[in-house]
Amino acid sequence: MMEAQVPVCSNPGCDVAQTGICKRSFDPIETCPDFTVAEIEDLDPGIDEQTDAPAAAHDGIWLQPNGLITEDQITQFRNRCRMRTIVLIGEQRAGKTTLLSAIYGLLCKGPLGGHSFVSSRTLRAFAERNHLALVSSKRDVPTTPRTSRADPLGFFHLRLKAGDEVSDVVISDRSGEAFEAARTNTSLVDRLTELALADRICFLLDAARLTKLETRATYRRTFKQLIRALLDNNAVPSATKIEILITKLDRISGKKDGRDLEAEITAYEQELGQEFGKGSHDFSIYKVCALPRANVDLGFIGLAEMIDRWATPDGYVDINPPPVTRPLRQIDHLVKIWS
Ligand SMILES: Nc1nc2c(ncn2[C@@H]2O[C@H](COP(=O)(O)OP(=O)(O)OP(=O)(O)O)[C@@H](O)[C@H]2O)c(=O)[nH]1
Ligand SMILES: [Mg+2]
Repeated sequence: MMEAQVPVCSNPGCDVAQTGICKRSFDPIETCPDFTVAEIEDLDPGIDEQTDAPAAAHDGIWLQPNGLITEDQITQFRNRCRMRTIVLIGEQRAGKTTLLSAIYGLLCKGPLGGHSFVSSRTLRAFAERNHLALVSSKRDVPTTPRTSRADPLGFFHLRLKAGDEVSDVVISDRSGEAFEAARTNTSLVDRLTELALADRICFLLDAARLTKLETRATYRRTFKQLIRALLDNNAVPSATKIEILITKLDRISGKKDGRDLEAEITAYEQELGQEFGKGSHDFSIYKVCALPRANVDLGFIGLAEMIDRWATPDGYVDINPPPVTRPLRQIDHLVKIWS
């Protein structure tokens, strides 16, 4: 139980703290000019005994647990300040959640690219995934648990700083099963509500699956099909940038078997560029490695540049009307009427 607040009086001759009676007979005692609770507020508050109490909601958003921002909270959250929204897309096990874990893990160690970590409203969600991605106590190798199809769409938040410039980024994550379902049944594309919010959509392309003999033919086709399904169903806003992130580079490096895997990937990049690069969307392809466990020497690739791209705001658009260079005065109309 918390004790009742003890009243304090700046008048040394007043015993209100002991008796509760104001020497100057003010009632209620808070109305006395000598009475103050400021000193109490300055005191060390000690341990909050109600730490297990339910978290307070701000603007309807449950912030204290620092879990994922849900689909019904995101619009309100984005309205708070200028924010960049990144949507991660990829089939099951493409590496979406691992990419998020890697960003968080690297930011914990220091600046990533030109950006350093300021805060996050989804700190616990990041920490949990990072822990699960890296924990090796009961596993042979670190791995990320699958995002279940039953798991709803969730958004991660990062506030980053580059010099004096602070920027907010939200990144979506959902189960790859939902994207696979939308690819084969385009009536489900409407359910991918995050696409309408996206400043940038990132398709994760698994380099290992793309070059594996058993999977490559199907994967090359289905990867393009997913992009086509979203574009043809007008699910991608026209100003949204599209980027392809070629992931798991550690799994193809140094593995030749008489084949040049890197050249195979480059050839596929060209195919993608020809098919999607000439559309109305800004389209680019990058290489990343978020968990270089198959080739530790390779290290993390492309994440610093990726964060710089994601967090750097596009130039501000000047919405002021252009100045009028030669305004027509009322007197000029008179000249027209007289002539
Ligand atoms: N070697 C290697 N493995 C990776 C890399 N990125 C992800 N993985 C592994 O790929 C597997 C799938 O990664 P996830 O991040 O769970 O994939 P996801 O896209 O979130 O998958 P869903 O949640 O099922 O949609 C995990 O075992 C990861 O450890 C990488 O860069 N290199
Ligand atoms: Mg996942």
